Amino acid sequence: MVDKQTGAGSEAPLAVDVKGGVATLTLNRPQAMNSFNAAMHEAMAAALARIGADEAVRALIITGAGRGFCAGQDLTERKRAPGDPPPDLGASLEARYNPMIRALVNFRVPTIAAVNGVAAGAGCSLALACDMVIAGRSAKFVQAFSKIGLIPDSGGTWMLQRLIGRAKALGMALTGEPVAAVEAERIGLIWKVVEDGELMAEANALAEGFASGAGLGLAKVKELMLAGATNDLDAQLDLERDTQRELGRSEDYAEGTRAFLEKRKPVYKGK
Ligand code: T3D
Repeated sequence: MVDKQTGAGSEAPLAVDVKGGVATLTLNRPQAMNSFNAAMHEAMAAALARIGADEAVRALIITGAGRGFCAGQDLTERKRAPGDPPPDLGASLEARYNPMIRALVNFRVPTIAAVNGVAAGAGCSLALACDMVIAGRSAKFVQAFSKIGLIPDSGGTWMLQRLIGRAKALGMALTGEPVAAVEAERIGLIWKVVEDGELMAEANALAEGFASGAGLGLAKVKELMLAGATNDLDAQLDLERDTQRELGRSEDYAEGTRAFLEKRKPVYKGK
Protein backbone atom coordinates (compact mmCIF):
# COMPACT_ATOMS: atom_id res chain seq x y z
CA MET A 1 0.00 0.00 0.00
CA VAL A 2 1.40 3.41 -0.97
CA ASP A 3 1.26 6.30 1.52
CA LYS A 4 -0.42 9.08 -0.49
CA GLN A 5 1.30 11.84 1.45
CA THR A 6 4.87 10.61 1.08
CA GLY A 7 4.69 8.12 -1.76
CA ALA A 8 6.49 5.62 0.47
CA GLY A 9 5.65 1.95 0.63
CA SER A 10 6.47 0.66 -2.83
CA GLU A 11 9.32 1.05 -5.30
CA ALA A 12 7.18 -0.09 -8.23
CA PRO A 13 6.20 2.73 -10.64
CA LEU A 14 2.56 1.70 -10.28
CA ALA A 15 0.88 0.33 -7.17
CA VAL A 16 -2.11 -1.92 -7.84
CA ASP A 17 -4.68 -2.66 -5.16
CA VAL A 18 -7.86 -4.67 -5.71
CA LYS A 19 -10.42 -4.85 -2.92
CA GLY A 20 -14.17 -5.41 -2.77
CA GLY A 21 -14.67 -5.03 -6.51
CA VAL A 22 -12.66 -1.78 -6.68
CA ALA A 23 -9.23 -1.62 -8.33
CA THR A 24 -6.98 1.31 -7.41
CA LEU A 25 -3.94 2.20 -9.50
CA THR A 26 -1.52 4.61 -7.82
CA LEU A 27 1.04 6.27 -10.08
CA ASN A 28 4.15 5.96 -7.99
CA ARG A 29 7.06 8.11 -9.12
CA PRO A 30 6.51 11.01 -6.72
CA GLN A 31 10.08 12.28 -7.09
CA ALA A 32 9.27 13.04 -10.77
CA MET A 33 5.65 14.13 -10.20
CA ASN A 34 4.50 10.67 -11.31
CA SER A 35 5.54 11.45 -14.88
CA PHE A 36 5.46 8.53 -17.31
CA ASN A 37 8.71 6.73 -18.07
CA ALA A 38 8.93 3.46 -19.98
CA ALA A 39 8.60 1.34 -16.84
CA MET A 40 5.45 3.13 -15.69
CA HIS A 41 3.91 2.78 -19.15
CA GLU A 42 4.61 -0.96 -19.14
CA ALA A 43 3.15 -1.37 -15.67
CA MET A 44 0.05 0.65 -16.61
CA ALA A 45 -0.56 -1.32 -19.82
CA ALA A 46 -0.24 -4.63 -17.95
CA ALA A 47 -2.48 -3.48 -15.09
CA LEU A 48 -5.22 -2.17 -17.39
CA ALA A 49 -5.19 -5.43 -19.38
CA ARG A 50 -5.33 -7.58 -16.24
CA ILE A 51 -7.94 -5.54 -14.41
CA GLY A 52 -10.00 -5.09 -17.55
CA ALA A 53 -10.26 -8.86 -17.87
CA ASP A 54 -11.05 -9.45 -14.18
CA GLU A 55 -14.82 -9.72 -13.87
CA ALA A 56 -14.61 -9.30 -10.11
CA VAL A 57 -13.47 -5.69 -10.66
CA ARG A 58 -16.46 -3.37 -11.06
CA ALA A 59 -14.84 0.06 -10.70
CA LEU A 60 -11.40 1.55 -11.23
CA ILE A 61 -9.68 4.46 -9.46
CA ILE A 62 -6.49 6.11 -10.72
CA THR A 63 -4.58 8.41 -8.39
CA GLY A 64 -1.04 9.60 -7.72
CA ALA A 65 1.45 9.18 -4.87
CA GLY A 66 2.91 12.24 -3.17
CA ARG A 67 1.98 15.84 -4.02
CA GLY A 68 1.18 15.43 -7.73
CA PHE A 69 -1.21 13.36 -9.84
CA CYS A 70 0.87 13.08 -13.02
CA ALA A 71 3.13 15.45 -14.99
CA GLY A 72 2.78 13.62 -18.32
CA GLN A 73 5.87 12.42 -20.13
CA ASP A 74 9.06 12.16 -18.07
CA LEU A 75 11.11 14.79 -19.85
CA THR A 76 14.40 13.36 -18.59
CA GLU A 77 13.75 10.52 -21.07
CA ARG A 78 13.82 13.12 -23.83
CA LYS A 79 17.26 14.47 -22.92
CA ARG A 80 19.55 14.63 -25.94
CA ALA A 81 23.28 15.07 -26.42
CA PRO A 82 24.36 17.45 -29.17
CA GLY A 83 24.05 15.68 -32.52
CA ASP A 84 21.53 13.10 -31.30
CA PRO A 85 18.55 12.67 -33.68
CA PRO A 86 15.19 14.04 -32.50
CA PRO A 87 12.90 11.52 -30.79
CA ASP A 88 9.93 10.11 -32.71
CA LEU A 89 7.13 11.39 -30.49
CA GLY A 90 4.53 9.95 -32.88
CA ALA A 91 5.94 6.49 -32.20
CA SER A 92 5.74 7.13 -28.47
CA LEU A 93 2.08 8.14 -28.74
CA GLU A 94 1.26 5.19 -31.00
CA ALA A 95 2.97 2.62 -28.78
CA ARG A 96 2.17 3.95 -25.32
CA TYR A 97 -0.14 6.91 -24.74
CA ASN A 98 -2.79 6.16 -27.37
CA PRO A 99 -3.34 2.53 -26.29
CA MET A 100 -3.61 3.69 -22.67
CA ILE A 101 -6.22 6.34 -23.50
CA ARG A 102 -8.16 3.93 -25.74
CA ALA A 103 -8.09 1.28 -23.02
CA LEU A 104 -9.41 3.73 -20.45
CA VAL A 105 -12.10 5.35 -22.57
CA ASN A 106 -13.39 1.89 -23.56
CA PHE A 107 -12.87 0.38 -20.11
CA ARG A 108 -15.54 -2.17 -19.18
CA VAL A 109 -16.40 -0.58 -15.82
CA PRO A 110 -16.64 3.02 -14.53
CA THR A 111 -13.30 4.74 -14.05
CA ILE A 112 -12.54 7.54 -11.59
CA ALA A 113 -9.50 9.84 -11.57
CA ALA A 114 -8.80 10.97 -8.01
CA VAL A 115 -6.59 13.96 -8.79
CA ASN A 116 -4.51 14.65 -5.70
CA GLY A 117 -2.27 17.42 -7.12
CA VAL A 118 -1.08 18.79 -10.42
CA ALA A 119 -2.25 16.98 -13.57
CA ALA A 120 -0.10 18.26 -16.43
CA GLY A 121 0.44 17.36 -20.08
CA ALA A 122 -0.58 13.79 -20.79
CA GLY A 123 -1.26 13.50 -17.05
CA CYS A 124 -4.16 15.90 -17.55
CA SER A 125 -5.39 13.87 -20.54
CA LEU A 126 -5.10 10.70 -18.46
CA ALA A 127 -7.41 12.17 -15.82
CA LEU A 128 -9.88 13.44 -18.44
CA ALA A 129 -9.97 10.01 -20.11
CA CYS A 130 -11.54 8.63 -16.94
CA ASP A 131 -15.34 8.67 -16.69
CA MET A 132 -15.34 10.88 -13.61
CA VAL A 133 -12.71 13.24 -12.24
CA ILE A 134 -12.69 14.16 -8.56
CA ALA A 135 -9.98 16.60 -7.51
CA GLY A 136 -8.58 17.69 -4.19
CA ARG A 137 -8.96 21.43 -3.57
CA SER A 138 -5.21 22.01 -4.10
CA ALA A 139 -5.10 20.17 -7.45
CA LYS A 140 -4.64 21.95 -10.76
CA PHE A 141 -4.92 21.08 -14.41
CA VAL A 142 -2.24 22.23 -16.83
CA GLN A 143 -2.07 21.90 -20.59
CA ALA A 144 1.72 22.11 -20.34
CA PHE A 145 2.33 21.10 -23.96
CA SER A 146 2.49 24.56 -25.52
CA LYS A 147 5.27 25.52 -23.08
CA ILE A 148 7.54 22.96 -24.77
CA GLY A 149 6.34 23.41 -28.34
CA LEU A 150 3.82 20.54 -28.49
CA ILE A 151 0.06 20.11 -28.92
CA PRO A 152 -2.28 18.59 -26.30
CA ASP A 153 -2.03 14.86 -26.97
CA SER A 154 -3.46 11.66 -25.52
CA GLY A 155 -6.90 12.86 -26.58
CA GLY A 156 -6.45 16.42 -25.30
CA THR A 157 -7.55 18.18 -28.48
CA TRP A 158 -10.63 15.90 -28.67
CA MET A 159 -11.67 15.93 -25.02
CA LEU A 160 -10.99 19.50 -23.97
CA GLN A 161 -13.32 21.23 -26.39
CA ARG A 162 -16.08 18.69 -25.78
CA LEU A 163 -15.85 19.24 -22.04
CA ILE A 164 -15.39 23.00 -21.75
CA GLY A 165 -16.04 24.44 -25.22
CA ARG A 166 -13.69 25.92 -27.79
CA ALA A 167 -12.92 29.18 -26.00
CA LYS A 168 -11.75 27.65 -22.72
CA ALA A 169 -10.08 24.72 -24.51
CA LEU A 170 -8.04 27.01 -26.72
CA GLY A 171 -7.25 29.26 -23.75
CA MET A 172 -5.89 26.34 -21.73
CA ALA A 173 -4.02 24.82 -24.67
CA LEU A 174 -2.45 28.01 -26.01
CA THR A 175 -1.43 29.58 -22.70
CA GLY A 176 -0.60 26.49 -20.64
CA GLU A 177 -1.95 28.39 -17.65
CA PRO A 178 -2.92 26.18 -14.70
CA VAL A 179 -6.62 25.83 -13.96
CA ALA A 180 -7.33 25.38 -10.26
CA ALA A 181 -9.63 22.54 -9.15
CA VAL A 182 -12.45 24.89 -8.11
CA GLU A 183 -12.39 26.60 -11.51
CA ALA A 184 -12.12 23.21 -13.24
CA GLU A 185 -15.35 22.15 -11.55
CA ARG A 186 -17.03 25.47 -12.39
CA ILE A 187 -16.29 25.23 -16.12
CA GLY A 188 -17.23 21.55 -16.34
CA LEU A 189 -13.73 20.16 -16.85
CA ILE A 190 -14.21 17.83 -13.88
CA TRP A 191 -17.05 16.33 -11.87
CA LYS A 192 -16.27 17.57 -8.40
CA VAL A 193 -13.75 19.25 -6.10
CA VAL A 194 -13.44 18.00 -2.53
CA GLU A 195 -11.21 18.81 0.42
CA ASP A 196 -7.73 17.32 -0.05
CA GLY A 197 -8.07 15.10 3.01
CA GLU A 198 -11.37 13.69 1.78
CA LEU A 199 -10.28 12.86 -1.76
CA MET A 200 -9.73 9.12 -1.43
CA ALA A 201 -12.74 8.60 0.85
CA GLU A 202 -14.95 10.33 -1.76
CA ALA A 203 -13.40 8.39 -4.64
CA ASN A 204 -13.78 5.10 -2.77
CA ALA A 205 -17.41 5.82 -1.88
CA LEU A 206 -18.17 6.55 -5.53
CA ALA A 207 -16.32 3.43 -6.70
CA GLU A 208 -18.06 1.21 -4.12
CA GLY A 209 -21.41 2.55 -5.32
CA PHE A 210 -20.51 1.51 -8.88
CA ALA A 211 -19.21 -1.86 -7.67
CA SER A 212 -22.59 -2.70 -6.18
CA GLY A 213 -24.55 -0.98 -8.96
CA ALA A 214 -26.32 -2.29 -12.06
CA GLY A 215 -23.13 -3.09 -13.97
CA LEU A 216 -24.61 -3.84 -17.37
CA GLY A 217 -26.51 -0.55 -17.39
CA LEU A 218 -23.42 1.38 -16.24
CA ALA A 219 -21.38 -0.18 -19.05
CA LYS A 220 -24.04 0.87 -21.56
CA VAL A 221 -24.13 4.44 -20.18
CA LYS A 222 -20.41 4.68 -20.96
CA GLU A 223 -20.79 3.13 -24.42
CA LEU A 224 -23.67 5.40 -25.44
CA MET A 225 -22.07 8.61 -24.15
CA LEU A 226 -19.01 7.81 -26.23
CA ALA A 227 -21.10 7.04 -29.31
CA GLY A 228 -23.11 10.23 -28.70
CA ALA A 229 -19.95 12.33 -29.02
CA THR A 230 -19.85 11.61 -32.74
CA ASN A 231 -23.32 10.24 -33.73
CA ASP A 232 -26.06 12.46 -35.13
CA LEU A 233 -29.38 12.60 -33.24
CA ASP A 234 -31.13 10.03 -35.47
CA ALA A 235 -28.38 7.47 -35.03
CA GLN A 236 -28.27 8.10 -31.30
CA LEU A 237 -32.05 7.75 -30.88
CA ASP A 238 -31.87 4.40 -32.67
CA LEU A 239 -29.00 3.30 -30.47
CA GLU A 240 -30.90 4.32 -27.31
CA ARG A 241 -33.94 2.35 -28.48
CA ASP A 242 -31.91 -0.79 -29.14
CA THR A 243 -29.94 -0.52 -25.92
CA GLN A 244 -32.98 0.12 -23.76
CA ARG A 245 -34.64 -2.90 -25.37
CA GLU A 246 -31.64 -5.01 -24.40
CA LEU A 247 -31.47 -3.60 -20.85
CA GLY A 248 -35.21 -4.05 -20.39
CA ARG A 249 -34.60 -7.80 -20.71
CA SER A 250 -31.74 -7.83 -18.19
CA GLU A 251 -31.82 -9.38 -14.72
CA ASP A 252 -30.54 -6.12 -13.25
CA TYR A 253 -33.51 -4.16 -14.58
CA ALA A 254 -35.94 -6.78 -13.26
CA GLU A 255 -34.23 -6.65 -9.86
CA GLY A 256 -34.08 -2.83 -9.87
CA THR A 257 -37.79 -2.39 -10.50
CA ARG A 258 -38.70 -5.22 -8.08
CA ALA A 259 -36.54 -3.69 -5.33
CA PHE A 260 -38.06 -0.24 -5.91
CA LEU A 261 -41.59 -1.57 -5.60
CA GLU A 262 -40.70 -3.67 -2.54
CA LYS A 263 -38.94 -0.63 -0.98
CA ARG A 264 -35.64 -2.46 -0.46
CA LYS A 265 -32.05 -2.12 -1.67
CA PRO A 266 -31.48 -3.91 -5.00
CA VAL A 267 -28.90 -6.69 -5.30
CA TYR A 268 -27.41 -6.53 -8.78
CA LYS A 269 -25.56 -9.23 -10.68
CA GLY A 270 -24.28 -7.12 -13.56
CA LYS A 271 -26.26 -9.00 -16.19
O1 T3D B 1 7.47 12.58 -25.35
C1 T3D B 1 6.53 11.88 -25.74
O2 T3D B 1 6.54 10.65 -25.63
C2 T3D B 1 5.33 12.54 -26.34
C3 T3D B 1 4.24 12.64 -25.35
C4 T3D B 1 4.15 13.71 -24.58
C5 T3D B 1 3.13 13.82 -23.51
C6 T3D B 1 3.42 14.91 -22.54
O3 T3D B 1 2.96 14.79 -21.43
S1 T3D B 1 4.36 16.27 -23.01
C7 T3D B 1 4.28 17.30 -21.56
C8 T3D B 1 5.31 16.88 -20.53
N1 T3D B 1 5.09 17.51 -19.24
C9 T3D B 1 5.41 18.76 -18.98
O4 T3D B 1 5.85 19.51 -19.81
C10 T3D B 1 5.21 19.22 -17.54
C11 T3D B 1 6.54 19.62 -16.95
N2 T3D B 1 6.38 19.97 -15.55
C12 T3D B 1 5.87 21.13 -15.15
O5 T3D B 1 5.47 21.97 -15.91
C13 T3D B 1 5.83 21.36 -13.67
O6 T3D B 1 6.79 20.54 -13.06
C14 T3D B 1 4.44 21.05 -13.05
C15 T3D B 1 3.43 22.11 -13.52
C16 T3D B 1 3.94 19.66 -13.44
C17 T3D B 1 4.55 21.11 -11.51
O7 T3D B 1 5.14 22.31 -11.11
P1 T3D B 1 5.63 22.49 -9.61
O8 T3D B 1 6.22 23.85 -9.50
O9 T3D B 1 4.50 22.13 -8.69
O10 T3D B 1 6.74 21.35 -9.37
P2 T3D B 1 8.23 21.32 -9.95
O11 T3D B 1 9.17 21.85 -8.93
O12 T3D B 1 8.29 21.90 -11.33
O13 T3D B 1 8.44 19.71 -10.12
C18 T3D B 1 8.72 18.91 -8.98
C19 T3D B 1 9.73 17.86 -9.42
O14 T3D B 1 9.13 17.04 -10.41
C20 T3D B 1 10.97 18.51 -10.06
O15 T3D B 1 12.07 17.69 -9.78
P3 T3D B 1 13.20 18.20 -8.74
O16 T3D B 1 13.69 19.52 -9.23
O17 T3D B 1 12.47 18.30 -7.42
O18 T3D B 1 14.23 17.12 -8.77
C21 T3D B 1 10.64 18.42 -11.54
O19 T3D B 1 11.77 18.42 -12.35
C22 T3D B 1 9.94 17.06 -11.59
N3 T3D B 1 9.07 16.98 -12.76
C23 T3D B 1 7.92 17.65 -12.98
N4 T3D B 1 7.45 17.34 -14.17
C24 T3D B 1 8.30 16.46 -14.73
C25 T3D B 1 9.34 16.25 -13.84
N5 T3D B 1 10.37 15.43 -14.12
C26 T3D B 1 10.35 14.82 -15.34
N6 T3D B 1 9.37 15.00 -16.24
C27 T3D B 1 8.32 15.80 -15.99
N7 T3D B 1 7.34 15.92 -16.88
